[in-house]
Amino acid sequence: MDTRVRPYTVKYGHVEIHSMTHPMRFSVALFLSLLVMLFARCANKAPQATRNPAVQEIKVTVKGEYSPDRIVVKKGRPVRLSFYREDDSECSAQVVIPDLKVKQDLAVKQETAVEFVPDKEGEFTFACGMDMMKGKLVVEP
Ligand SMILES: [Cu+2]
Repeated sequence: MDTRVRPYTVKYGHVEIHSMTHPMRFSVALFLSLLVMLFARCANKAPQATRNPAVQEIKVTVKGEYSPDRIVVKKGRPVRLSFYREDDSECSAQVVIPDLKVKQDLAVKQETAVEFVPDKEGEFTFACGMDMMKGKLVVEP
């Protein structure tokens, strides 16, 4: 490639813009700024989509057992397990997922969200604080 071409082209463009009449230069400037604004908007949209990927929300009822007791989620996407504690037995008072370092108290007749991003595949047990009620969390690739 001939490197001498570039300075020549830049100079040519410079001369041409200066030979325009004032209204023409104004419209060119207006058009260019609109173009820049458009690009800025597009550039803003892309990262937002990756910042808020769809949350995998699963509602789990706690009433003597977990329902459902088998939950399948995708790896790498945020998970929200919404536990609704329906009974007031001590057994339902807490949910633990040891592998994910989750230990959450549940309030009676209320929904309590447990949020995390599963970063490893496999099957993980979730259970009550006494390890009696049990469920499985399956993380798929
Ligand atoms: Cu229990």
